[in-house]
Amino acid sequence: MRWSTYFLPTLKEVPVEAQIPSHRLMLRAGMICLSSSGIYTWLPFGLRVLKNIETIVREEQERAGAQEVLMPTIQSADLWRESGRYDDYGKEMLRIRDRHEREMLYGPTNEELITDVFRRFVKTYRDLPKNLYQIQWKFRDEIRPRFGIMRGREFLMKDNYSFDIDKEGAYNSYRKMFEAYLRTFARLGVVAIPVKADSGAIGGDMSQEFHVLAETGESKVFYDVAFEELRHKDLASLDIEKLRNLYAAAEEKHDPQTCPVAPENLKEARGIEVGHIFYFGTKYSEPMKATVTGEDGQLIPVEMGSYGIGVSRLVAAIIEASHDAAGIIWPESVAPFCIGLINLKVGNPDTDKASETLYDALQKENVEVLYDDRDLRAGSKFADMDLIGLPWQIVVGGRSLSMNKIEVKCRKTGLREDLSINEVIKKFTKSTISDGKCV
Ligand code: 5CA
Repeated sequence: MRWSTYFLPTLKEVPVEAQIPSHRLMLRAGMICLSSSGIYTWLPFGLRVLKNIETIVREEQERAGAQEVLMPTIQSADLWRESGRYDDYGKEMLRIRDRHEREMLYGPTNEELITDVFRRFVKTYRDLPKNLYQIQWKFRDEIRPRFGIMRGREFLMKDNYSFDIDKEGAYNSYRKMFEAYLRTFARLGVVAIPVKADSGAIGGDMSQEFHVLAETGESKVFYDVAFEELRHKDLASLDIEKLRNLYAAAEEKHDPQTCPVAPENLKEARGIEVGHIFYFGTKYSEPMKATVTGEDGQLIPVEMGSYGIGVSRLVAAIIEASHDAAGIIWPESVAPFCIGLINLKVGNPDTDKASETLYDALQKENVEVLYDDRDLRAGSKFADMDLIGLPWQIVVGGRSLSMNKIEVKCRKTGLREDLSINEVIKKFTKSTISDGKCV
């Protein structure tokens, strides 16, 4: 992508309305644009990150055996009356009337709708277990939308729903999702700590939230200090077994009587809730009559769980966990582009030629490159490139070009090296890149 033609409106000024780094940086990096309170337009640069997160979430759902569906955003109030939640949900639910005065709503979550889909088709235990997921927009009329898309009113969620014949099966589905979540967050480049949670409006007696630690997080969490090791470790080699043992030691509300963590290992911090999983048994299947015939021919309500990931919130959570004074530092797995190629002297035949050669060669290798071919001062280009946080910067036209060298800078470490054009191409070609992404 050539920056001169790209819709990437970066801002120099710090927006006054934004109180936390991710909100400031998302506005400054031209990722989102406020439409109305808690409702945003995703601009091309931001949308690329959202899509990258979606892809990883989708791959891990499929790996865990969940199947994708797409439910409508607008739902009928009647379904919610069946479960008894229509009145319970209160003002957070956006209620709408259609032209026939039928009561509708913009879905804040989808337990009722998926239970309705399920009961229409699944009639016997032989068709279980099932696990269906979607990645779809939700609306919650939050009393205090804030921090940009972190707590929005309209937001993108991955939600899935498991159906099992008995409690044991349901626990198994829950465990599978727990692991899928650990894998998902690790691939996204963040450590999300599982903590016991309150199940709130979704209901049920077992639920866990996943929190990314950040000073700006809205929740207070207690965790075993052993999690901190994981923050600095190679996330790709996360030890799932170790994490599974650790999660039992994490609690949201600290009760020294029941806390399994030794006091000297207990830490308190702020966290951003990026996921939440629930087991709620027959809370919806019973009133909505989602029953199947069991082995003995009796009708039994199915055992259910639901599992959410805040896909749009994750964009902000990742930035909270990964930025510096100059801007965003994207983990490579979600970066909107792998490389930012800066031509320092647009119009100079030597730098133009070297830049174009690199741009073409890298494109050919399917590496995602944002080529800054704008005719601007070097200082602005460096500042913009640091702000938008691509993992690698290639700088053409600095002092090194006279020696036929090009500078390559790693955004995260700040380390620089001078390489020839061929060495640059080699560095970023297939052996180190998969699917256009740095690995
Ligand atoms: N039905 C269940 C799971 S499918 C559910 O709705 N769970 S939830 O209420 O916990 O939401 C799931 C995730 O959505 C949360 O963990 C959070 O990451 C995200 N989320 C919730 N509210 C907002 C909001 N107002 N803005 C951005 N993300 C949100």
